[in-house]
Amino acid sequence: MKLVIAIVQDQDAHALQTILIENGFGVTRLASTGGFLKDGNTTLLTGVKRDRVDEVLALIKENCEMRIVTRNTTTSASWGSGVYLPYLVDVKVGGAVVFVLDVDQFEQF
Ligand code: 2BA
Repeated sequence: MKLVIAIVQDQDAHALQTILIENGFGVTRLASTGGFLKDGNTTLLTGVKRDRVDEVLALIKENCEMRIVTRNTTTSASWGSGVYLPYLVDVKVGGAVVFVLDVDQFEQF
């Protein structure tokens, strides 16, 4: 058995969760936060038999979009200390960041 951990954008989470369930996969949804942008995102946990991992990965790939997020940031001015200039920076986010882990044991009590 494998555990698929998928970190996805909130905008894609509902559709992905729905399609995983429709295809017979169990899903746990966790609210998470990206360390770099500090935006909310969603982490989906799916426990799956080895031979169905590729199906899960294909559904994640199909349902998660890459998006550009624009952020306001600052840089220090070259001509004087203590002077900061605002500028916009584009950051690519997603489609999805996925980890596939071996599961030693799975129990349901
Ligand atoms: P964040 O950490 O908020 O990162 C959002 C996006 O910012 C990333 O998109 C990446 O394009 C960019 N980014 C992240 N760290 C950066 C850095 N040090 N310098 C420049 N740009 C940087 P994704 O790679 O698609 O990641 C989306 C979210 O997935 C991340 O949100 C984080 O929550 C998670 N994630 C990504 N890589 C991870 C990893 N190795 N381990 C755990 N979580 C990860």
